[in-house]
Amino acid sequence: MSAVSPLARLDGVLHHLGLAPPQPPAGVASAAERGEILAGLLQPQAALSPKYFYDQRGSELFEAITRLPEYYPTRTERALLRRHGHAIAQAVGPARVVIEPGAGNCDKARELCALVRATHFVGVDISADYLRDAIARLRVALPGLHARAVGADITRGVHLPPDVPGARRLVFYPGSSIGNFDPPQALALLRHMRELALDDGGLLIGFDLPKDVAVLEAAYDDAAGVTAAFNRNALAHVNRLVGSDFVPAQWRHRAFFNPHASRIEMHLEAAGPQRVRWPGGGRDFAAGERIHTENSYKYPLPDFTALLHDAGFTRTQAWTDDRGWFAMVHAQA
Ligand code: AVJ
Repeated sequence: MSAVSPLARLDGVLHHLGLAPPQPPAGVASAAERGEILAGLLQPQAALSPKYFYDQRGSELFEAITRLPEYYPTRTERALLRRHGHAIAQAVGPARVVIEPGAGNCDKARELCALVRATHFVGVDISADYLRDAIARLRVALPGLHARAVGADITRGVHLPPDVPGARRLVFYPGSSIGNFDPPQALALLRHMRELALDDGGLLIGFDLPKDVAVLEAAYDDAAGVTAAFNRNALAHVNRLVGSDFVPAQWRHRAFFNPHASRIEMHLEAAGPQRVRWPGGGRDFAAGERIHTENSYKYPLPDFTALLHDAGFTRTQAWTDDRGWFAMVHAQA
């Protein structure tokens, strides 16, 4: 007898056929998701996965973050892609299929697909409606490109549609999204990307480097309060997903660098005592108690290339900006 649940088995069969697993209706959590959210909220140190930032409003708020003066990663990475575009295209070679987990607004995909003359693009994102609009705009900008959207949670594995060509793939993972995972999870995700790339493909990945703490902390606690709104919005999203009654305005945004783990941590801190209820349960929070909502790891370049080699990539080539704030690495399968 196998211990695998019928649903997990269905997932496996669908994966084998190259089909995506069934998605619950938008805005309602599946049983697994609900269990994961509530278990996190009930831990002694309450926690919520950063993937719950990204409902429609959260995706829009994140886009606003990328334009903030304090938030350097997006514009530093874009400048790297432009400045070293020729060398990056050379390292990548003639990629045919660009696959972007967590594609979001597909802005970077447009530049990259043009740069490497891709014929196919597959964007994967947990915020499926937001992604579909972005893909529609991408098709207008690059009419020759076969572009498609896959709505999925990449931490549960990326299931590609069956007709995605299996040669010369480039997995594109920009924006320092890898920083959301702790190093063992990051390694597992990089191994999964190595599998997606097949034996003649590669990975082009952007990640954030350690730097002055004041620069880091300002980037995650901006003067206009956009990051604070982004952090609190996770509670509104969770309210819709599990039927809880969090009052987002009662939670303070906290963001600080943890030097021991080399990561920015974001938390929501109860402004006063909170009684939160959801169907079947709830939790009381004392004033000052926190929900840990995000980690954003900052890797020194040699540590990150070591991780890529552990994940099964062979050659790596890196580009960084003059200030040494951000890095882009191409890793060959
Ligand atoms: C999307 C994970 C790259 O860690 O910088 C931005 C998310 N959180 N501001 C990051 C984020 C707060 C972002 N990543």
